[in-house]
Amino acid sequence: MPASTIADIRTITCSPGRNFVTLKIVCEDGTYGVGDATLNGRELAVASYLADHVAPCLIGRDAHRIEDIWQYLYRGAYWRRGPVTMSAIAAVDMALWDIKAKRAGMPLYQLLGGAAREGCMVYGHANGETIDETIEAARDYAAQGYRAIRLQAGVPGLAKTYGVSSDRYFYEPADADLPSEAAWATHKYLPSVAPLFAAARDALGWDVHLLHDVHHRLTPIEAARLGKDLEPFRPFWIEDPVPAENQQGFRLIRQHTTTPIAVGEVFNSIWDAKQLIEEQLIDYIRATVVHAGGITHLRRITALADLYRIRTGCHGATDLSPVSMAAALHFGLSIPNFGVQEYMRHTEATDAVFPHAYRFERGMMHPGDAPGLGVDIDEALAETHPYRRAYLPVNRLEDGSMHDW
Ligand code: EZ4
Ligand code: CO
Repeated sequence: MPASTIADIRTITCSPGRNFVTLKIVCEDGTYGVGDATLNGRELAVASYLADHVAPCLIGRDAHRIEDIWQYLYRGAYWRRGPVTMSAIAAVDMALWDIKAKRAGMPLYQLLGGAAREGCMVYGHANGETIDETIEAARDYAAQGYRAIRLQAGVPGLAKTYGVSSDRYFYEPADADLPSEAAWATHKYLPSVAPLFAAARDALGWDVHLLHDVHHRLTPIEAARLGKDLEPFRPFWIEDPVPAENQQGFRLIRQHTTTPIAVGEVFNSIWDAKQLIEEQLIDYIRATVVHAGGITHLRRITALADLYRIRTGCHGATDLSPVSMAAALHFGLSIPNFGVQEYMRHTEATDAVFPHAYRFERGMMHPGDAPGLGVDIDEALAETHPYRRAYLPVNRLEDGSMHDW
């Protein structure tokens, strides 16, 4: 049996402060790789997909054949795409790249073409109930060396705003064991954003990138309004202004504003982004390694994007495990059209379960030079943090009807 033959596959579900599903693929000679399979609020579906339907098909295959295994799982399943399938394929893909790079004795970014930049610029999340609180948090990030900062403030008149937490640094969006409900009112939200950006420019100046996440809450014409309102403050981007199922909706936003648009944290394949990219309706693509089919598929998405001068801005919230963060950094370091990487810090408990080589310095992150992804899972420690059901909140309008996201 060749040394690189897949001998064992395990899924490890743990909750060191929040839930993570991790795939571990072990070769005949004991070399192993890890992959992130976490799908926030639907974790066990991916764990089952992997354990019940993928693992039996991979035992005995050569771990080196990454492209063939990707195609086998994608085309071979008959049922293509979707977040559960693509997160499962992503986990396998990450683990196989980890194995290949470990066997080569290189950090993964070297296999992907080597470093194309010094590091990956990251943005941190500054949030607060009020504009003043948000500005204070943003100053803190600037003092820590961040060159890019996302600003979210509570909306006057709304009890709770997604993206704003009481624990400023370790905000956790999946906040309850059944979905909590929050009220949304666009007419309260829309006028609240420009004053936040005005205050931020006053406080922080112009040599820092400022970002904002709309979390898919607006219609295209409302998003166009927001883009125009923010133009004087030159945001780096507004993110997920509208749900992106209907890609042509972005034409309307584009007709009205030069504020750059970022989209795609919920995308799982190149088909979700094809029209947006080809019509140059966005500026940053936020698809991630874990939810968009692994490094093998994200490469395709970003190569297409590069033709149209669209750069990456990969999702990097806390539900993307340190394994995903490592993969994103190796990837981001090596591609030509990297833009920025989201970075929400994990808790100490999470970092302890996933020891890693990546590091933060002067507003940038570097994947480190350990062979492979440079991230591991402490299985014994993981076992002490059992899975706990947790969901993202749902949104209703003030009349009680369901709202997007
Ligand atoms: O809603 O990670 O940009 N970051 C975000 C996150 C996402 C969660 C979903 O699981 O929008 O807060
Ligand atoms: Co977002």
